[in-house]
Amino acid sequence: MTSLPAYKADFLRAALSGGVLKFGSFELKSKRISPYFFNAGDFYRADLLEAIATAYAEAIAEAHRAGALGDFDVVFGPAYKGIPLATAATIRLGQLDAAAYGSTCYSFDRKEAKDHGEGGSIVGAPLRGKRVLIVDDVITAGTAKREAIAKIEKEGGIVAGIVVALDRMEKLPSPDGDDSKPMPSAIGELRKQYNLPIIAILTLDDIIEGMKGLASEEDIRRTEEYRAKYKASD
Ligand code: OMP
Repeated sequence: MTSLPAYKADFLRAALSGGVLKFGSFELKSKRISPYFFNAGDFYRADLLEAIATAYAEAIAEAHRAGALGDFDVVFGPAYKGIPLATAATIRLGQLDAAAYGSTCYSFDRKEAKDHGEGGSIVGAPLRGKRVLIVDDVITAGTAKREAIAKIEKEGGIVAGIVVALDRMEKLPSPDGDDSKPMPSAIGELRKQYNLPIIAILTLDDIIEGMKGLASEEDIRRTEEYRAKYKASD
């Protein structure tokens, strides 16, 4: 894990030891069968939640400092898995740099709009006229991120960027179903389509590099084979 920055290496170690990053055989939303799966819903223990919140906050602050990410007012977590992630990341950002992030807000969506009480489909900070940073778990084909962008724009928010824990670096499915053809990446297409900064704490390359010495030879081999088959051409 030596070549990864410390916060990425710590995060990967926590994901592996906490069983958040698993090896086996998993069917993805895209129907591809993957030898590894990252379930952000498994960061439910205090120490693991702190590890992921720290990793998001460090990745966001680093990109913000470097100018790779512009200013933002609200951290938005798409329901359901994004909700605790965005909330925890907001707390951690405020702790990391109170001057820069002490007044940063969080917000999330309801899956179904509420028609009584305060009503609406957003909980937390209102989005109208605000610069909104999406914090979510994983990018594979980018479908979930497109839905979040549409929701934020419908509420009058301006999407400032997307931060995910893992970019699986996968190519989009070929229209004719032939997965052996080179295809662009989901993350690249999202960047092009929306002209947005997209930041990932870890990529599949980071995982393969970091799992050496921590995972079995067999799991490493199968994950490398999967990368060779599905890695995007860009
Ligand atoms: P896209 O919407 O296609 O980018 O897929 C991302 C979603 O797939 C995530 O928000 C998860 O619901 C799920 N997923 C994981 O959580 N972890 C993985 O390792 C892979 C997937 C997946 O199904 O591709």
